[in-house]
Amino acid sequence: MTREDFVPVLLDFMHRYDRYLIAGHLNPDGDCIGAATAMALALQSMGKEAFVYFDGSTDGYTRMADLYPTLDLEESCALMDMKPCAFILLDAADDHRLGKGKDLPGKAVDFICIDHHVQTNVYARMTYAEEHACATCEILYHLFRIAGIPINRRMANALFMGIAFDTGGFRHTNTSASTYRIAGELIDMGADHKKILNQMYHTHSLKEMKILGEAYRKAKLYEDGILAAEMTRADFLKSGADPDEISGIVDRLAETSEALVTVFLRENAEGKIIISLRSKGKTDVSRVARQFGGGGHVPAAGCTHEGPILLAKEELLKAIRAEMQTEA
Ligand SMILES: [Mn+2]
Repeated sequence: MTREDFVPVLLDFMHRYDRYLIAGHLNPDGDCIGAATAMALALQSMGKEAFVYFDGSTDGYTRMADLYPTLDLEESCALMDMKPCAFILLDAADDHRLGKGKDLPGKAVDFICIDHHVQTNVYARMTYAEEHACATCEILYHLFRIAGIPINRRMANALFMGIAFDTGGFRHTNTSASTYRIAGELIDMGADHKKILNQMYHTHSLKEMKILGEAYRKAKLYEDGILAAEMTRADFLKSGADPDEISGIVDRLAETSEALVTVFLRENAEGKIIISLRSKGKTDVSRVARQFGGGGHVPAAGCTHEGPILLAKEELLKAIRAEMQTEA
């Protein structure tokens, strides 16, 4: 379906109901949070009630943009049980990517999805995907423009944050001339690019710096160009940090010149292993992540593992090597 074909479908969906619950994937990132914020504000400007649910914290992103407040699972269920609610899933399309909220769409009167990931297990009534878009926020930018939905300063900040996040600060291979043009348009609409980029990539607490130091200390480079580092809950506690508040370590590890594929494993508060993958070459790490129930893109992907952490590492290394073999 083309963008132009989808716009009337989206507009009809946005006009049809009175209240909407918007969600993104588990452990939401800058794109997913930016997209949900922009969509909630767009609906609000149309006189609708809009709510946002995530399984995971948005705390790391609040200093970059004025985010839409979020509900927890209990509040979301109560909301949907009380009055009819339509559901919008952003930056994820597969049924397992909603985490604890996976049953929420079942309570909705209608359900659409907008995403830029490769689709494997779609479950919305209508899924609109642009797999070549750098971010879900880029898709929303185009849809809003075509639909004539005004983008105010707060929405521009949210969309800019998402695009900046998913392109690694306009550096990843998914960045094109058009990405910069959209970013320029968003700056014209009021996006504070200096604040967002500085907060996203150049502002870290000393605690974060020390954790990064610990991650570098633990990193091991293998002969085939895989860089792997794992941090247990104890490692985090030693640095005085909450493992669920940490993000971005994998990108810093991947800056290592020798690393072709980087894998970072961390044990969260529940003992689950959160795995982030980065690839600088041809290796498609999203194919690796999908074997473990995760997803992502060729250069960046993620998944979770039941643990223990060393078993997760062993299985990941094996899967990455197998994936590297397929390109050889
Ligand atoms: Mn995204």
